[in-house]
Amino acid sequence: MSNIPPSHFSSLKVAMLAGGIGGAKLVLGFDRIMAPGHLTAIVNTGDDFTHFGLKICPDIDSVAYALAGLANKTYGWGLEGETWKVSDALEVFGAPTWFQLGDRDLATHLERTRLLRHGKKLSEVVDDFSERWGIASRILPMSNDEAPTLIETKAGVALPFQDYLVREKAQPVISRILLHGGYEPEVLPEALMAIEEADLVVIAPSNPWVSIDPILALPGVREALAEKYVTAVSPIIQGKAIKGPAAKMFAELGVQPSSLAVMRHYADILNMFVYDSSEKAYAAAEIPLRVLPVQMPTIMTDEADKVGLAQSILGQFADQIGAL
Ligand code: FO1
Repeated sequence: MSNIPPSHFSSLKVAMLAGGIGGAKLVLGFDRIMAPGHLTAIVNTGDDFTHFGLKICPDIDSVAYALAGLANKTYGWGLEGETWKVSDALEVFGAPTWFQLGDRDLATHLERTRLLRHGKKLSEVVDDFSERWGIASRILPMSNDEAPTLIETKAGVALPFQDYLVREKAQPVISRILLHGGYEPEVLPEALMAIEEADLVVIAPSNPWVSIDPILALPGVREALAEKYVTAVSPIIQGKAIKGPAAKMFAELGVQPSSLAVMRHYADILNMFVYDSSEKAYAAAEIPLRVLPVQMPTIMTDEADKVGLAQSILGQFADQIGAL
């Protein structure tokens, strides 16, 4: 662990690729130690869908609510101190309530939908909300275009992502993941610029298949990353995901779930790979060339853990560039 003074970190620029709930935790850790505007979170929008006519962006909202200090601490999605009066009233209608929309969370979806209908781009809406919520770091959708992740099941059905994850509780057996739902979305130009300007790119401990791959599959992203120092944090510890179906997906796609499998999944773009201290250290023969595996505590329970992990990653990076 380097003894780089915190002030050194504040001059660094970090770009993060993140999705879901695990991703939002590490984004928060970096947000708390980076100088304002020096952290850019490029967030997956493959989970987005339209429900009751409202544009819902779960991964964007998980990151924004976390950085704004508004996030529901139990679920990792939605808002703290939420009420459910609208959802209860929908229940009376027999309306679909499998996707729980809290009363205050609804305001986010209503206002986002209103602004989009007035011609604002998604990235402009996210900027507007970040401003209002006093968020110092930048949150960018990976694209302003439709890029819905579809889950093809062994039963031959292509499920929209939230139908798979929430309505079907991630039970169906996956046969294929269709990134971008057959559309050809363009990466947000500001996201490519953030990668180019970054000293370090961090792939957050999100689900590789459905939170990170949608970003990596956008034209130009892999090329931009090839020029950068990239590190990833494993979302799999001792063969299990902390939260969500990542390990189940690996198994159903024929890959033994492990942090090593995650490192191999990203190997061609990685310089460093962070995996949990509780695991057995990798044998040299297992490690893809040019990837530096680093062990550290990666379980993030409270804000101190999130900040600690971010600091450890920056410390390791500073050691590496110092050594370079
Ligand atoms: N996840 C659930 O498991 N059940 C829900 O009812 C639910 C509602 C919900 C509402 C707004 C929102 O932004 C996220 C919500 N999520 C819910 C989480 C969401 O499905 C996942 O966090 C992401 O798609 C996974 O990355």
